[in-house]
Amino acid sequence: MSPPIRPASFPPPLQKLAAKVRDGERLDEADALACFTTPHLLHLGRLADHVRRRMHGDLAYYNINRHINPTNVCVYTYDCKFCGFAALPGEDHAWEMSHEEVYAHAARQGGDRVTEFHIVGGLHPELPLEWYLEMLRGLKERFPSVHLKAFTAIEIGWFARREKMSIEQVLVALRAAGLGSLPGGGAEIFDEEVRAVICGGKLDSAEWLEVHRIAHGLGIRSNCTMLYGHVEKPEHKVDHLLRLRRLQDETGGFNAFIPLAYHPENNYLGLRYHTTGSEDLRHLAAARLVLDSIPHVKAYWVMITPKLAQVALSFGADDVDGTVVEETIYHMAGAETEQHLERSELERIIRAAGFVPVQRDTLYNPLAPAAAAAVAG
Ligand code: V47
Repeated sequence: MSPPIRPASFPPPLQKLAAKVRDGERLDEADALACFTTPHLLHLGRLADHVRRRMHGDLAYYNINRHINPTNVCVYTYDCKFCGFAALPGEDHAWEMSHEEVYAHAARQGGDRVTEFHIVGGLHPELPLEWYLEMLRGLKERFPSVHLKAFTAIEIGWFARREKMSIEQVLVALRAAGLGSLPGGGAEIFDEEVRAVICGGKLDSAEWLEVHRIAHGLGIRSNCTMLYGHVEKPEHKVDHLLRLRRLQDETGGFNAFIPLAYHPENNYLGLRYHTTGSEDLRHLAAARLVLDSIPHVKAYWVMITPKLAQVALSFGADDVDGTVVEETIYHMAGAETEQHLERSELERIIRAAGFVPVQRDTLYNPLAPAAAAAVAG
């Protein structure tokens, strides 16, 4: 339980916002802007923590997952200026796994029993949709109980273009091959002017939202993200969160929001700085407060470090992602965190932060019996 909110004890610019949080009222655009501009980070965090505890009590979720990146070859290598992962065909750091290599990667699970494969990659110019369908079928055959959370909206849009199919046809085919849900990547910042600077040329924001709308309509759930810490301004982030909230109001299909901190290494954007801890906490808190209809806010430990992910659990986040096993995208962009955390370590950091760890599946069903009882009771 969180102690009651007393708006009068908040700095005057946050009192109206505090009253809305106390009363469970939706925040408007001006409130959302205040979340990104107030200097009172601890007060903002206190409000986000109140909402987080109202929704999830003292439970904190994690899963046992494995990332698989079948290829980093990408037709948008020079369009997505912030990306340190992509490569052109034939470049030294380009890779393309065979199906057998994907299955071998999947089998190396780091000791814990994996419940999710998180599969994303570059937009390969040569690989047909059938190659991906075969990969999903092969994974399902070998690992029938593992949920396949695969392909960002950017990849789905690319498959549709390449194959001259509709988004719906692509999603239906992927689902028939074993796709369980979509990860949230590729959203970056929806504002078209910012997008033109950081990733002009790739799938536009309306199309990103449309892919998720269609997926939700088919009963395929998904996550959503926002890339921050580059050239964007507070109003762009407000616009981004409100566009996500509107879609969630329409479909209810998002499971979790993950704010993604920009990492500056090995890319063409020409920015030097990593985000600071205060910025990371602010984005998590703002998300929890504004995205009232999205159930979960994830503090992705790979990106912000396990230590800050612990603090984030008191700033609105209720999930730390999973064991991951082998992270590539952030490590190629300069992340210095581990590539893998064991389940015992995830549980230890959650407990040490004062929360009760709950192992979940991709769709947030609690898995371990003790955890299920905690959620039920
Ligand atoms: O789509 C790429 C971003 C995303 C950089 O859905 C970068 O559960 C920062 O989406 N600095 C991939 N960000 C990661 C992602 C994700 C991660 C964890 C969980 C989930 C989920 C999704 O990372 C990309 C892009 O938006 N990205 N390069 C960079 N230099």
